Parts: sequence; C-alpha cells; structure tokens
Amino acid sequence: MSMSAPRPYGLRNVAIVAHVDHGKTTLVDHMLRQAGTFRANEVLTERVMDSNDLERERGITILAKNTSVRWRSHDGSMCKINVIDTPGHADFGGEVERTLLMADAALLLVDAAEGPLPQTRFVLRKCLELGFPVIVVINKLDRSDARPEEVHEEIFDLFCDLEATDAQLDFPLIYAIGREGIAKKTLDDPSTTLEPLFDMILAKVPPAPGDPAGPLQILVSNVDHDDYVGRLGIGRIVSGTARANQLVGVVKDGRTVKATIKVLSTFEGLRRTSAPEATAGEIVAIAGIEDVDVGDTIVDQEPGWETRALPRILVEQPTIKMRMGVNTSPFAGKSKLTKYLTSRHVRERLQREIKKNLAIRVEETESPDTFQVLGRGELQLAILVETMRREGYEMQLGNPEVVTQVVDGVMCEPMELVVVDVPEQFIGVVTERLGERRGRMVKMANPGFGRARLEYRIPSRGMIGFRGELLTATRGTALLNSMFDGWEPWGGTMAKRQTGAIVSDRAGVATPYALFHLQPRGSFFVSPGQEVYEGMIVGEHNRPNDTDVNAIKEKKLSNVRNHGKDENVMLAPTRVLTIETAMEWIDADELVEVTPDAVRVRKQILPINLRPRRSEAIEDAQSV
Ligand SMILES: Nc1nc2c(ncn2[C@@H]2O[C@H](COP(=O)(O)OP(=O)(O)OP(=O)(O)O)[C@@H](O)[C@H]2O)c(=O)[nH]1
Ligand SMILES: [Mg+2]
Repeated sequence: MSMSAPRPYGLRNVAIVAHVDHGKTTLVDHMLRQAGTFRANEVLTERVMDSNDLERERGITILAKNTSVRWRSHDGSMCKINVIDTPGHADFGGEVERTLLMADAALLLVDAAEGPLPQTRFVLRKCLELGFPVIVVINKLDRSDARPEEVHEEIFDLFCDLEATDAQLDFPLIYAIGREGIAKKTLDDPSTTLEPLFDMILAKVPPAPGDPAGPLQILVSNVDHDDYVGRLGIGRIVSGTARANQLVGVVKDGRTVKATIKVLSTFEGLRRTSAPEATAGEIVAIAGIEDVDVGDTIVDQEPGWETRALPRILVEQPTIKMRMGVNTSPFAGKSKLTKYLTSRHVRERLQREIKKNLAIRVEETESPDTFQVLGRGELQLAILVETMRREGYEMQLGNPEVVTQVVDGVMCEPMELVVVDVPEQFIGVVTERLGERRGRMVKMANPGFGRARLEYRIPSRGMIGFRGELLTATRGTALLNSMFDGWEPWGGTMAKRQTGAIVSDRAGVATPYALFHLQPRGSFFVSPGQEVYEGMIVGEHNRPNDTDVNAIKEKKLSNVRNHGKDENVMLAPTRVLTIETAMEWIDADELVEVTPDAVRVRKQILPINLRPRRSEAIEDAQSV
C-alpha cells in the first residue's frame, strides 16, 4: 500500500446552524463568491445551495448540503474549508443533528433583530453537546430594527442556560450583513468583505483531525443519488485514507457487506470532484456501494474490520404521526400524471425514504394498504408527501396526531416551547387562543417596539392547525416559532376543529348556481366546473355539524346547460387547499386525497347512508 502524501493545504470542517431564515444559505452564497469559487462568466443564482425545487419555491432549506471554499491565510498558506449548510426549520432538526457529525465546529447565526429563537436553542444545544467551538455571528445588522448589543446578551444568556463550559461561554463573535457579504469584528469595524469571518474560522475551527495512516473508518451521515454513478454515501473520513477502487467493508446495523469504492469524490465549491484518494478529516462522497445507509461505517478489509463500526447516529424521536394509504377515492388513478398508486409502490417509496431520513419512521398498520408515517412535524410530513406527488404518487392521508410515549408507566405526550411575536394589540387574542389549547405562559417580554414576545409551553397536539388560526386572528402579523420540549403526562381531551364539513351528497360537476346558493353556509374548497364525488368535502360549514349538500344543482330555466360559466353570480373566492392546510384542517373521520395534480378532502366513509354523525365518528376514531 502506498503511503499517502500529506495534504498540501489545511482543512477545516464547519457547519452553519441557526433558526429558520436567519441567513445561513445567503451567507454561504457570499462565502463562495468571495473565495472565488465561481468562474467569472458564471450566472449566480441567489441561495445557490437551496438547489431542489421545493427549497427554491418555499425559500427554505430542507436538506443539509456540503460545499467548500478555499481561503489563503495571512501566513500565505492555503486552507480548504468544508462548509455544511443546514436547514433551520424545526421539522428538519434531524438533518442538522446527523450532519453536525461531519463538522468540528459551528457558525451560529442569529438575526440581529429577532435574537435567539427556539431552533437557535436546539442547534446550539447539539453543538455544545458535541463539544464544538461555536463562532457566533450576529447577522442582518442592516435591519432597521437591529439591536445587536441586546441580542449579544441574549445569546450569552442562552449559552449559560444550556450550561456551556467556561471555554464555550467565551465565544468568538462576528457581526455580519450576510446579504451584502460583509463581516465585522466589532460594530464599528469598517470592513466591507467577509475576511474577518474567514480569519475567525481559520483561527477558531480546529484543523480536521484523524490519522491518515490509521485503519479506514468513514461514518456515513448522508446519502444522495447521482444520475451517472447511482447511490452515494456521504460522510467524513474519521480515520485512515480512502482510495478509488479500494475494496471496503460496510458495517451496518447488525450485519456487514463487502463492496468497492467505485468513485471517490470530495466537495469542491458547488461540485463533487473525483479524487484518487482522500485522507482522514476530509468529507467524501462514495459511489459504488448500493447497500449503504445513514449510520453505516465504511472500513477497509483488514482483519477485524467487522469490529470497527463507529457509534450509529441517533436522532431525536418523532413527535407526529399520520396514516398514509392507497388512494381509495372514486377519482383514484384518474390523473394523467399518476405513475404509482398501489400499496406496493407506496411501501417501497417509504422504505427508500427511511433509509436516508433518520427522522422519519414508518410502521405497518392492521391494513396492508395503510402505513403509519412518523416525523418531527407537519411540515416535514407535508414535504415528504409533496415530493412523492411530484414523483407521480397518489395517496390518502389521515389527520396528523401526536406520538405518545409511556414514561414510568404514565402515558405522556410531547410538549412544545412556543414563541409568539405579535403587535401589542393582539396579546389578548393570542393569550386566549393558546389558553384554549392548554398553553402555559413561561415568559413575556415587551421590548417596547409595539410588539410583544410571548413564550408558552404547550402540548404539541394544541399546535396542530394553530398556525393558520393564529395568522387569521392577528391579521397575518404574528410570528410563530416552536420546538419540541420534552414529554408530559397526557393532558386529557382537547378541542380540534370547531366547525363541520360541507359534504357533497352526489357525484357530478359543481355549478355556480349551487355554490352561490350554498354560500351562506360556509366557505368553499371547490369552484364551479370542478368534479366532485359523494362524500367529498366541498367546504367548511359555519356550524359544528356536517351538512350534506347538492353542489351540482343547475338552474332550471333554459335547456342549454353550460357547466361552469352560464351563471352570472358573485362567488366568494375559493379556498385553495395545499397539502399542509388540508392536513391541518381534517379531523379524525376525514382524509386528504393527494394526487399529482389535486388535493381534495373527503369523509372517510363516503356513502351518505353509511356515515355516522360527525361527533360519533370522531369519538370512534379517537378511541381506537
Ligand atoms: N436584511 C437582511 N436580510 C438578509 C440577510 N441575509 C439574508 N437575508 C434574508 O433573509 C431571508 C432568509 O435567508 P436564507 O439565507 O434563506 O436563510 P436560511 O437561514 O438559510 O433559512 P433556512 O435554511 O430555511 O433556515 C432571505 O429573504 C434573505 O434575503 C442580511 O444580511 N440582511
Ligand atoms: Mg438555508
């Protein structure tokens, strides 16, 4: 075996962590630009790391991603910095937890106006547990409501609260306007570039450790797919040297397999670049191993290799569950875009998901056509469903419920720490609504900008569907952030939706005439011209009971029937359901039907003569 040459440059591995929207991906853009990663003629998109469709549409990061920059230090030596951009939304906390294992330190971004929020606490706790040095970056200094000094104090308090060591408490601090590519050592630093940040990274992030001559150990923290080379295992070389074409072993959960590294690559800027070899400390992507999953250790085939597994990656438990089943609606399979709809298809797709996403779990149910999908939050589940429908799947979903757990013989439910930021005039409404959901106020701050910040501890159950309600109650002005915060004994029943459903009593095409006359009874999810079926929910009733209606009735005046456009009536705008809003809206006796081109809501039992009254149906469903 040839000895590996020492790397001709220094190596640092750093993760960027923060609460959602505090500017991680934007900062990475400017790090890439200023480090000269792009060719002069390259067209630069904003938030280039948010590369998948859903990320671009929603403006949030969903999957953690690797990139790297090169920076010359003051002594003239070159350094490669592997940067891991992570998602800030609490539902994707599992991504952060496992990808942190690729890093040796973290940049903790905090918005200079918003200050630390629940996910700041979550990611900081993970970093401190790993013993990481944390460089705090107070970002978005340009905001007119920026209050960097106070935010600095709040961050210090948060470190104390999380029982940081003295060394960790003495955190290095950078101020930044990520969007303009500016970092400053002090508030009056005239810097116009990110140089102070790069300098700080080189000074405070320890060189990536590991013995290049030791036995090979690569901890797989992520998997990906490449159209040319197939499945990729991504992770950090903890020890040893990996080479292209090397024979390796994969130590899995309870078994081992032999394989070959077909293509070895490292992350260079936005690309993966194939490399003949890579040494301890480097983050690599390995192609050629089909049977590789997150948590596996890749080792060499030297004697005793089976015993060299690194501890498997554990992430926090799911808190939300939802039934996903084969679409049983009369419209199943009618979409031209549908490719997959059988239970075998759905099962295989879910199996694929859990291999790469440790925060998702799938359980069988008493029915072979239905699965229980467990995750960290509604958004995470909705993103999975959205991804599947875009791939051509259709399915039906039950209402999301919290996962319970028996602790010391007592049935417990997940709790959440919720921070609501609202204009002062809405304090009353918010307090009332959170009270109805068994929220307990933990803290209230009134920094005096006309806005107040209320902190609550509340059962996760109470948060399902709450975001929409809160936005309505505060005319869109409230900011809501929440995070899992431990388990507490089950708090008893809690009201969910106060309103019933307006249900179509027959199949046909909804008419303007019918919808116009039904309008006083509620708000509608369908518009004229849309096909409906018996048992499909066409709207939300103003009253607590369900009501069955004829939504396809036509005006009996002329013989000319012209669906959808013959009426000159004024209809209130249709409420368009998304996967998330539909999931939040339905109750225990209802389902969401998702196809590649439609989201519909329906009663579980479609025939009107078989369906029990709403209250009975919900009680039945909850007692199972
Ligand atoms: N005023 C101001 N806005 C910024 C700055 N940096 C980023 N933003 C804005 O903040 C928003 C969120 O930026 P992102 O970079 O997507 O934030 P993120 O932390 O990656 O978000 P997630 O990955 O979804 O958690 C975008 O609208 C940015 O334009 C800054 O320095 N100043
Ligand atoms: Mg991002």
